[in-house]
Amino acid sequence: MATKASKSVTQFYVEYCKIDDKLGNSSLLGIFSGNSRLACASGCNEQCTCIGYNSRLKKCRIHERCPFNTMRRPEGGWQYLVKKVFDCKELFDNGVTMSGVYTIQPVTNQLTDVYCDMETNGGGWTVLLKRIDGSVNFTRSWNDYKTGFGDVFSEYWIGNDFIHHLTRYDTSKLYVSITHVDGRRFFERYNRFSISDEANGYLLHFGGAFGTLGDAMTANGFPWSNLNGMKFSTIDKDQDKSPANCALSKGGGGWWYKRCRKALLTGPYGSTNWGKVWSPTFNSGVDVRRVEMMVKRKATK
Ligand SMILES: [Ca+2]
Repeated sequence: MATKASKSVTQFYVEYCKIDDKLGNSSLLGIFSGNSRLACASGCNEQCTCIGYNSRLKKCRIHERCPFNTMRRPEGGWQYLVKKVFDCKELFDNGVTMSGVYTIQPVTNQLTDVYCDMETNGGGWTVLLKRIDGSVNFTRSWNDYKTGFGDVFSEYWIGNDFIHHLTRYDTSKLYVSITHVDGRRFFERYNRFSISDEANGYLLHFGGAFGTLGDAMTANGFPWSNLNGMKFSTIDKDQDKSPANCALSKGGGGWWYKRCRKALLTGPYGSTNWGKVWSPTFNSGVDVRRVEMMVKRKATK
């Protein structure tokens, strides 16, 4: 019986060991007695995405969400499960409509905390890149861009391996949003967006632009600036088409550089050294307050 119960739980939930033996009260929906993980799961409604079970105390804690940063208080015996979801779109389709930090699993056994935008353009967007205040340094190595860095509650890059997996079904849209320091928010949506795996250089594919920013990634048709088919480059791995290393010469951020750019979302925040952020709409980093880059699958995978 125990085996069967445990099986049915792990069909819909995945163990989130990173926060075991800890407690957090943010987004806590309830605490109740329970004799098994299954009993806890049965109290986890649509709004709930995370459950804690303590087999010694026979207690359950259910959370709207329980990202790593919010679970800080040590208490032995707690084990956690999160709802098994591929991305923010799946959460949204399951009835989660509040924007915030959730845990997703784009690759089997690889959980990551991510910001879900459940409001913009129909909701269900998985945020890949977020910049709001310059608190995170984007001058980073290939390996940092591969695995991801920063703080999901402020500024971060989700990681190229995750971007590859999130877009691997080739049904994803991309939404780029840049907010001017004067408060005006611009966007560009691409109806197709995917990147290859690391072995192929995280090759960029996109198309179908629409929005108020303009299509800087094709430089509005200038072939020498079209980023389609470009590999990813970082300060320590030059795969661009320039004799120089664009990542080094243009401020340190990793990107799908060509020679070197008309679009670059990872330049030095608040600096004039971040030129041509999204040309011609944003030509200097000093004009930029916020940047978001996010994806959503058109249909279920
Ligand atoms: Ca080069």
